[in-house]
Amino acid sequence: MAELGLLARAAGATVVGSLIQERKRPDPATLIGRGKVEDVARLSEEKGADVLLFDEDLSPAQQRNLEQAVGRKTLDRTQLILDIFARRARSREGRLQVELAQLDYLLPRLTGKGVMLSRLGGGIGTRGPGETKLETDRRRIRQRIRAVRREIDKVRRDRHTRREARQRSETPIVALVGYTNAGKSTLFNALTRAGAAVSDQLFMTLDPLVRRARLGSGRDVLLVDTVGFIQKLPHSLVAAFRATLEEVVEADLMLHVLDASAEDLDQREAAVNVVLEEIGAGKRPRIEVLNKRDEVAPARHGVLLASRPDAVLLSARTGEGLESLAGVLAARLDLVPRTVRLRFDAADARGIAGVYTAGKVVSHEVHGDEVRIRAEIPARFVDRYRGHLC
Ligand SMILES: Nc1nc2c(ncn2[C@@H]2O[C@H](COP(=O)(O)OP(=O)(O)OP(=O)(O)O)[C@@H](O)[C@H]2O)c(=O)[nH]1
Ligand SMILES: [Mg+2]
Repeated sequence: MAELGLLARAAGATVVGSLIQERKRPDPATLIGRGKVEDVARLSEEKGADVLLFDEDLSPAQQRNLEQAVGRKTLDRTQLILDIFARRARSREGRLQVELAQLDYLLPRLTGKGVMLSRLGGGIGTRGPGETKLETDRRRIRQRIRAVRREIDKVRRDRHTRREARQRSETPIVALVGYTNAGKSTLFNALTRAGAAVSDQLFMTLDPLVRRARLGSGRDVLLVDTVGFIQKLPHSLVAAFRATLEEVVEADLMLHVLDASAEDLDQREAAVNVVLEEIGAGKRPRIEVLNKRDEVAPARHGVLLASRPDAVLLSARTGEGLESLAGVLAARLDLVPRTVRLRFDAADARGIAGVYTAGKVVSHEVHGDEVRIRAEIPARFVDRYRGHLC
């Protein structure tokens, strides 16, 4: 419920009251029991609430019935999250992805008269794709869904080209993943000195951002900041963001950022793992980062590290522990330089130039039609020069 409150705040609402019902079986008509509906109506009246938010998903009928019974606009968790995403998305691709998720959500909820669409107006739960685009007609929505998909494909192809260029640059790609508010953007900024937006609002980051992080002595990585995950993340959103999340799947390494001060650390970690599985990144190499070390009592540090022996405990805010993360990254990515002696045919200008881009050349001697180079190159590239080693 606390998290639902934070989500409400991220959507621009103020929480004026809350009610919890424990029930073995949800009421098919109203989710909560009939008596509880009356309590909700009374409390809403008393507190002057404009909107009702449910942490559980509501069926279209439940939503309608609750609205009628309480006389207030009623949203479920999925709609609320879609709303926040619609507010935050900035890039063309991000906006398209959110629109697609919203349309997917709307389609099965369209009742004959298009009741759902009538809710598109001012206030929260209304950041819809816009009345002008949305007709009350399923067919038109399906057409729009197809058009949005095509648009996304196009934007995606452009991004692909950019990503391929990045991959050719041979700098390893490291993606930050984690629960919303874990501190991914703060860590991103600390490592890249970039100015990514940081806030204690949930889902601050939506569009992936890529910057070079210098880990010292030429050991650079490209760092990708990404959208945060949450428990019960709407399925349509995961699907919509699949394209963006490919950045994660194709990264050389993931940094899973955890808020070490969160009481439900394990649950959040599990929620992130579920999404990573879903996007096919479950088995990709990763390092766990226990962030917000400064918020954790020193006595707990040992406990945290005992259950996650390979994790790096740090504070992105104070910078404490960043050095050791740089070390772990370099080791895991085989970025540690090795000194090698190489031999090239003097005519192999491309091969020789390659060494200069891959590392630091210590000496370069020409002996007849042979060139001998001594260079320090990242361990991950050594294999590539196997035929030239001497
Ligand atoms: N105390 C403390 N706070 C931190 C630390 N790192 C981040 N924060 C705070 O945690 C909040 C969330 O930080 P962000 O970097 O925006 O988190 P995020 O994971 O990018 O969040 P989303 O983009 O919303 O998914 C902000 O208020 C940060 O100032 C840390 O090491 N210590
Ligand atoms: Mg962020």
